[in-house]
Amino acid sequence: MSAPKTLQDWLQAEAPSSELAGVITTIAAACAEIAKVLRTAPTDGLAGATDHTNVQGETQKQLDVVSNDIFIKHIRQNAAISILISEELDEELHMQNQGRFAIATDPLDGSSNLDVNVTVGSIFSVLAVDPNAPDLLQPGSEQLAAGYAAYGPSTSLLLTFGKTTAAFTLSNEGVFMLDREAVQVAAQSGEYAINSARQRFWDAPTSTYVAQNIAGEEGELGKRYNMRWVGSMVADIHRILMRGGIFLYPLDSETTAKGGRLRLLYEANPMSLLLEAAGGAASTGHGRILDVVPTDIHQRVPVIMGSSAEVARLDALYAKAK
Ligand code: FDP
Ligand code: ZN
Repeated sequence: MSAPKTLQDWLQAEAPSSELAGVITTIAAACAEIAKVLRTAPTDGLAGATDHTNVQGETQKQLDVVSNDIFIKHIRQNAAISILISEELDEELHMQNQGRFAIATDPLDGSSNLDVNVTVGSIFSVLAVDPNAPDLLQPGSEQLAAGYAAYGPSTSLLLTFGKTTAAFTLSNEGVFMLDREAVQVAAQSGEYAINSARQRFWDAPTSTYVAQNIAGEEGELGKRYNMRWVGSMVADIHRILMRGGIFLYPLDSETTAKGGRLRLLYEANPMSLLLEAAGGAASTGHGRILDVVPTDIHQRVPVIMGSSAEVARLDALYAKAK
């Protein structure tokens, strides 16, 4: 048996350049520090909300702010990264260096789950930029790398450079160890994830898709489905990467004005790159998420992602409704 591989071993073999490997090392160090802070946060006085609201109009938790600060601290130490876009920052942060990379992050996704000790995560995307004239509004297909850390019973790091998706687990010594070299998302699945309390806002394709699932073996699909909804995108997508399924936050009558619920640059795009590299699919219902050209760094987008056959079934319902 060969020796277990560390993230560094893997980066040496897989990263397209040593600079990009360095960027991932920086992000992984930030995630490892956040994992450590989360473990004892309730007894360190870090539970609960601040009196601040972020640009999304959401009340920030103390740990949203702490996680964002940890990202900033690590990124400042890497001169290859010139710009940080964060869910927690109204505008992008310029690092005053000539770095050729920009990072977009949701430093602590699912933070409404913190109070109940349920899995949360950090999501990130890496873009190439000209530091003198940075273009941050690139479609997700241009991402150089993407990933997330899921802080659950163990801390997982999922990473892609666009070709394969690898999974790592954080050791007690603080080292990310390779766990799966090429994650594959099952094409078919019997699990779906949607916040069904929003049913009254759904459009016809979403309503039909869910009704077909609920009808189970007695319905037109002749197949039983199960529903899972953690309420942390990272946790829901991690489950889908590990055992298949579909995650839905489609456009509904309440989110139409905003363009959707989830954010394109630091939620939908990185998750889409990870899923596609693992054989899954990611759609808005009207095309590939990775092809959406952003108009704003905090832009929202409809999200339909996971097992390819399930995404195709809902896409077909959208095409029929046109
Ligand atoms: P949160 O606001 O707690 O960060 O990022 C948005 C998000 O969580 C996702 O992680 C999650 O999938 C979704 O919101 C949950 O939305 P609902 O409030 O509709 O359950
Ligand atoms: Zn989020």
